[in-house]
Amino acid sequence: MSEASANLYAHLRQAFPDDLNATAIETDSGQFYTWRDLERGTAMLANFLHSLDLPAGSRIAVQVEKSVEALMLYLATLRAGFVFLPLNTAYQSAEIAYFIGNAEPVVVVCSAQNFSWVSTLAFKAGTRWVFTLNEDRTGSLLERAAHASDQHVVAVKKPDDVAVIIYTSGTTGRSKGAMLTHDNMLSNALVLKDFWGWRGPDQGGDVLIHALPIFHVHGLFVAIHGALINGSKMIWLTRFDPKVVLLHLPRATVFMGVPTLYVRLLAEPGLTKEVTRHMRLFISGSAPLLLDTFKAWQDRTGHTILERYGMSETIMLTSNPYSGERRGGTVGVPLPGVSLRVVDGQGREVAPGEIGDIQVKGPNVFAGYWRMTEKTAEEFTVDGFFKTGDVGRVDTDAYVTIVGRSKDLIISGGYNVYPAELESFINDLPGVAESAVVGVPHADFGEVGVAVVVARPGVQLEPGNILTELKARVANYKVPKQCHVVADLPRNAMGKVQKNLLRSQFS
Ligand code: MLC
Ligand code: AMP
Repeated sequence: MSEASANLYAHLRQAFPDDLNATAIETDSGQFYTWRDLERGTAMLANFLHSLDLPAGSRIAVQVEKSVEALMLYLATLRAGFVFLPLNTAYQSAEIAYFIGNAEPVVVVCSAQNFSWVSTLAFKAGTRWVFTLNEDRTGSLLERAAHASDQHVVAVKKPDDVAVIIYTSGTTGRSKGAMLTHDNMLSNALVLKDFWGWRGPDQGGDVLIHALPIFHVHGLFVAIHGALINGSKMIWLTRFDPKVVLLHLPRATVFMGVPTLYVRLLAEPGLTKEVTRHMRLFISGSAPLLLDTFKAWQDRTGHTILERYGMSETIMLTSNPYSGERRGGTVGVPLPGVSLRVVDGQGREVAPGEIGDIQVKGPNVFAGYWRMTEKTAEEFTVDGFFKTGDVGRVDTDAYVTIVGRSKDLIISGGYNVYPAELESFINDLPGVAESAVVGVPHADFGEVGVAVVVARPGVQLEPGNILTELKARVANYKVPKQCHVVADLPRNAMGKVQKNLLRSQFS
């Protein structure tokens, strides 16, 4: 690829339909955005960012509610050549302080409601500018950008230039910023365009229902890049509501969701073959899709969900085929260009069907963790494969099944929850001797956390108070759904807490 053409935005822009007055995005509150609106809006925001005279490689950290303007800010950051850093809206001050301290963004954008505490900690960390952007299209960012020109030449980027930093926790320790390049994202978007048979405007067009948050890989990259690089319209839902999705299904062709979204849709009597008749494709990912959900969806709608597998560090890795067999309980086959192998404890590739650690390589694999050279090196093998931390097998016909994780991670409703992070918060609470957080099955979220806590001698701990303390400190989805106070934690001969025993005890 030529250097001048590596900016992801330039490729997305090229795919816009010829008729820029056509609708690109229709929102659940009745707003319509044309392709020209996207082009002009992102140009103005990009020009505004340039006017701030930011150093090359500046990070723009963004914690705002989902809106089309927030999407435009993402696209504008790409086209201006800076680095976008999305942050979950549930993160609280200690979490945000860490991300801002670690990434040192020059610009932070937050909601007006959070401006006071976010700006205080951002300015303390050296951030130069803090702007606001609200769900209802108000805020200082848009006020300032309103004066910028709507003509903008897309910044020249090299394929390996970092476009986005996504924070993820990996196996241990504090969150790490996974650096994704323009080419990581472009190559993945182009592969998925073919693999999922997206139909461009000249082939009848696709319409995507976008119902996911836009601060993680699934909603921000897989869904948005997928629609934009195909010139496809999006029906933009600010938050997931199964009834609202049902309302829009008859006019849509593609839907993407984490398994919880499918579980909640199945609970709606209005989900029928008739309402999904117009749909071409239902895609699931970010967490294991239970076979029961897969089958129930087939029975109710006549559609077979296509399950795929990915992660923040790699975007999409495997997918069930669009035309071939979509095999329930598997995540399909490695995408074109992705090498995937399963290895044993010594790093030797195992025979087909045998279980081991999943390692991957490909143009989609990230450029490393932000300012963590050693940690990055640890996560790659000498021959350049990335250690996913997922455990699985590959069958003789290349279908991959994920059977577990070697990383201590709970996936709850598609969000990652790291027991080690919660345990360290709980252990710091007065009267706590030690704790363990484990994941147990849950009908709605797939898996949820349970905290098991040991009190210091002579201290009476109240489980409810522990959860209340956690609620005040961490994003709400991370708070365990239950807390149990026990006399001691089960340990093996090496002194390691036996989480498997806790899991079966509290399931
Ligand atoms: C919300 N809650 C959760 C939760 N989401 N608890 C556990 N796990 C979750 N995922 C809790 C809140 O803390 C709150 O509890 C209560 O549920 C209601 O909150 P809410 O905000 O009203 O919830 P709701 O809108 O119903 O959200 C549920 C959801 C959401 C499933 C729609 O979690 C969601 O959008 N998940 C998608 C996540 C996603 O996009 N992941 C992609 C990661 S990328 P309380 O007690 O405070 O009231 C990735 C790579 C890949 O993994 O392969 O794609
Ligand atoms: P994240 O770091 O948020 O990107 O989460 C990535 C993790 O989600 C992967 O390492 C897997 O453990 C999990 N994951 C993603 N897709 C699937 C899937 N289809 N089935 C099972 N686990 C998945």
